[in-house]
Amino acid sequence: MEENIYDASMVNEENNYDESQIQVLEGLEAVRKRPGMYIGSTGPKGLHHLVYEIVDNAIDEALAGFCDKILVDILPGNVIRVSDNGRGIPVGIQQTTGLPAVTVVFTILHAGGKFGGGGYKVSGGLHGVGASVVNALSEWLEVEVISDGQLYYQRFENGGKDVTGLINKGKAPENGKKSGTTITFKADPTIFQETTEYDFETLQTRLREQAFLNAGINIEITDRRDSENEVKSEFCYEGGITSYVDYLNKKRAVEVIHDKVMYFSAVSPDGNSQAEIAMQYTDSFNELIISFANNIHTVDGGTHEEGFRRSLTIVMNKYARKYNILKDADKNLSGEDVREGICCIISVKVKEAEFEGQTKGKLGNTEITGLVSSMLQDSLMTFLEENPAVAKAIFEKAMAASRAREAARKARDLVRRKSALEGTTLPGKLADCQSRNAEETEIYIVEGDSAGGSAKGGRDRKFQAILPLWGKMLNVEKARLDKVYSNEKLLPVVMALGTGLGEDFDLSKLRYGKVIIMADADVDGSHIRTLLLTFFYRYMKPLVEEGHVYLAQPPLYRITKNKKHRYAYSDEQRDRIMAELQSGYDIQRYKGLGEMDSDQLWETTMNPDTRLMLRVEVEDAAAADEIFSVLMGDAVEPRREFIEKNAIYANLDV
Ligand code: TSJ
Repeated sequence: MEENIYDASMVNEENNYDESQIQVLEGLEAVRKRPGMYIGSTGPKGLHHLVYEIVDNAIDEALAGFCDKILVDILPGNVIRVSDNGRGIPVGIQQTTGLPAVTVVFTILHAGGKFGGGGYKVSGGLHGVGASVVNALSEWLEVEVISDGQLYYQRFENGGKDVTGLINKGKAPENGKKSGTTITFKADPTIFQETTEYDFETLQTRLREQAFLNAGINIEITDRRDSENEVKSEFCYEGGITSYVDYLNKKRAVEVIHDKVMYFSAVSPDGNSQAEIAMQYTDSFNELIISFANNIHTVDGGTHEEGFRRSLTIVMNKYARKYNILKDADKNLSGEDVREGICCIISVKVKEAEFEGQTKGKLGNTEITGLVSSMLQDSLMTFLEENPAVAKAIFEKAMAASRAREAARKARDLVRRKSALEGTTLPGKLADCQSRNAEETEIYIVEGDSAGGSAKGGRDRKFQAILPLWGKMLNVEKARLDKVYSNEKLLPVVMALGTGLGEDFDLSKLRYGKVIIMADADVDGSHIRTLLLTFFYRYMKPLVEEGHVYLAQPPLYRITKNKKHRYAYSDEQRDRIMAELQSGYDIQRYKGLGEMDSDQLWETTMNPDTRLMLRVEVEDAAAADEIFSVLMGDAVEPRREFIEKNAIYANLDV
């Protein structure tokens, strides 16, 4: 039996359906006109947001306590299917619209969560925009709801236009689930023009993260695009964010300095917000703090991170004074000292979260600073007093960090006296450019003498500066700040850029808008690229984050025919050129930059009109931290595994 429980003609008589339908279309049409406003971009990121948006709705159902299983399938043709075993989106007619609630969810902007009992809705996609936005940006979308033993169905096409109305398809299959929601959709390729292909790893990482943030929910993802080779991952963590810290530290190839992950949680007195923190110290010299508000990654931190940092420093110093780890004459431990090596997840859930900043990546709710801060002051102190062995390990680490910082300060002051870090003295090897306008200037950082010579000869001295590198490079991943300040290879880089480093870093002092690493396309070149990028990421992070760092891409081959040269930057390009030229050509493989003369280097690698360059971007802190600590760390096994898994990243050394 198929019964259309609702169609246009039926409602038209009673409820002026035409009018509301026009409003509906105008709403969804607005989404199609300006998709970026709703999902950030129409590139791969926006495409994947469609999936998160749908999954977030199922997670809300799980948080409300009515669902514990979410399935995500990537079907052939890059169709996405998300299903849960919750109550099913309500199918009853809504008074205000005269439409079934489920239809409203998919056709009216911001309709999500506006109906039904007052659930504690906390999750949300990039902008928490709701399922109607996904519908608006889909070629087609189908909803199936099972509730009260009945199966309901509705299909939309061409950006959210209703084609079936909500249909009651009769009795739900006896052997299937008792209730639940299934959404199947295909992203509209006219909107997502760059690509409609999903990346399994990307979806998997985000779903794993959501499983960590919402303890006990079972999330399964299956890639069914290739029927011969289906890939499935299942995530369920009873330990929640504690398991997350555990996972990160195993994956990052660092050694933990105490066994158990610390976990603290609190609810605000008015019951409107809750906070939880899981943390563990490792032997790394870096800190990894990842924060979330309502399951959304707050890339730029905010009040929850502030509260954490503030009280961590207070508690650690209080403990160190009370137990005489710090003597009366000693200075307090700094925030950086007490965070060295920490891996920490902060997750807060707030009734009305305010996200600030250009990309809305910063939590603004001021009451959260106090909630996190007082939670940590009470419970961390108690924890340290109850676990003296753990406290001992942590304070040994913090005190060592403090001593190293003191040594670094001395090294820095020494250098400062020579005013090197202020950029008033420039390194002797630097061939500076004429322009002082950082908007147009570039500095090429070049390994080795002969390449440096070619670069100096080939550059446009008006805006291009060349800094050849000398001496032994330092792996900053395995060294503290004091070593960095006294490294003969890095110091000229710092001097030339003029920004200072670490705590003193000041991007506004940057002397060149583009910082270009130019190294050979071989193993040694790759090594120096990685070391320099690690240095920039750890000691000049804004330089990387603001997109000032580039990798020069010298050609791999020169193909000559009739005295005309062509250059290939990849094996594929070489093959294409060879096929095009057919015969009578000569091919030269460049082993190093030094093999090119000045003119060739200019033409192929440095001329802004013809060169190929890669801009280094940081997608997210956890991924970047993992890349650097695994690539540059001590553990060999994870490194190999990592390089195999991330062939593309490893090639770029990013
Ligand atoms: F919205 C959506 F399409 F994106 C979507 C919603 C997608 C998926 C995969 C699941 C869901 C969803 C919604 N699962 N479960 C629910 N639950 C409700 O919408 C619901 C059910 C009952 C009541 C009630 O008060 O009785 C309230 C709500 C919000």
